[in-house]
Amino acid sequence: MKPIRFGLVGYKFMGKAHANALSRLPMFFETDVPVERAVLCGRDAQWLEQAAATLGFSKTETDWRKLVEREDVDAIDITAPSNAHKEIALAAIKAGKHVFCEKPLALTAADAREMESAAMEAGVANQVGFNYRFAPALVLAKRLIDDGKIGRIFHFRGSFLQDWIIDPEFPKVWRLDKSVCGSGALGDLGAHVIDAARYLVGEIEEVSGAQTTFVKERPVVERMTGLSGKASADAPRAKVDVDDASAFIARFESGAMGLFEATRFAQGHKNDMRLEINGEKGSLRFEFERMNELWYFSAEDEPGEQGWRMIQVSEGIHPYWDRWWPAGHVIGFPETFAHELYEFAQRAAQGQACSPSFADGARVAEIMDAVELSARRRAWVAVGEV
Ligand code: SOE
Repeated sequence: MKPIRFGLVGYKFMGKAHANALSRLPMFFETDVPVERAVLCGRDAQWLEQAAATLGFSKTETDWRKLVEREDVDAIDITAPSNAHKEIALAAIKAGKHVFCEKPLALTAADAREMESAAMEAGVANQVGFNYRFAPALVLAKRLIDDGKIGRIFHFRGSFLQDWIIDPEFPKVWRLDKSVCGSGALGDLGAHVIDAARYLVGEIEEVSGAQTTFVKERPVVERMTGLSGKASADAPRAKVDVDDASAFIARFESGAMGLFEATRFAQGHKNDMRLEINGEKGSLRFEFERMNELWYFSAEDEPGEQGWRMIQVSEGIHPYWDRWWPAGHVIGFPETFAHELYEFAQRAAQGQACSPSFADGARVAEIMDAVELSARRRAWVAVGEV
């Protein structure tokens, strides 16, 4: 079968995660559609050459406009900061390429909807990078819910906690600049929780939110970095215009209640995404840092035997488990990217719809816009009102 040749935009944290995943696919998923790391794209020629050598790309391009037009590329994979997503994706779609785009899909719901419509009209494969869906325990949670094991769902409780910007001297990196990232903790972390909520429980109808920025000014770094960076003592300061923390309650269309929290100010929490779902017949609990384990309580167990049980989700449950290691040899964060890019490549090759698609990215963006508006108004907002 003809390979899917990837043009990857970006080579820092997410670029590396994607390049790593693409390099694993021929090694572990050898019987399916082959993927190729064809061209790496970034603005700075010198850094780009170094990155290409490290990440296993033989060809480079410093201009994404040229990348999307190249004949030796079938799919554009966008891991650049969020403000670049829309323009690159629209150009790639116009050039007839399949597009994979990191989350959040765009800076606003309106932009995300434009990307969704363009991809639908062009009929190209489109997928958004909600990689947490591909963690073993979440795949099992989805199956248990679909099989009716926990019955009617009453509550979804989800939080994503980190602690890397508590120091007020931590610089204003691009993830803290609204014009580049769209929103702060909400878009960076909350987007994953919202995606998980939609995936497991269904559509959200309305939200009531609150947001805050604890550190209102930060030093500016000369070179915009992702998750790190040091500013000199005399560096100028700039206003932080995104949320440091966001929280909201939600009503699902099904009638379930949702409680969401996203913050980068939770000391001691590094990449702590947690979910709990309570249904009529049982409950499920998940922590990302233990992503191979799902906690399950069934009210249908014999009364004397009821209790929370931890299911080690390895062999026999995750659709791709047998591609990796023998029983119980757990997988981690990097493999979630391999799973999502594997599905994207297969579906692009077979002309099938991808999931999560740009449409999912746009629905998540609508929910985030509604949360922001609700926080400003201090009132409930219907999703889709903005
Ligand atoms: C940084 O906060 C970050 O890497 C996010 O950008 C990712 O989407 C999430 O996986 C972990 O945290």
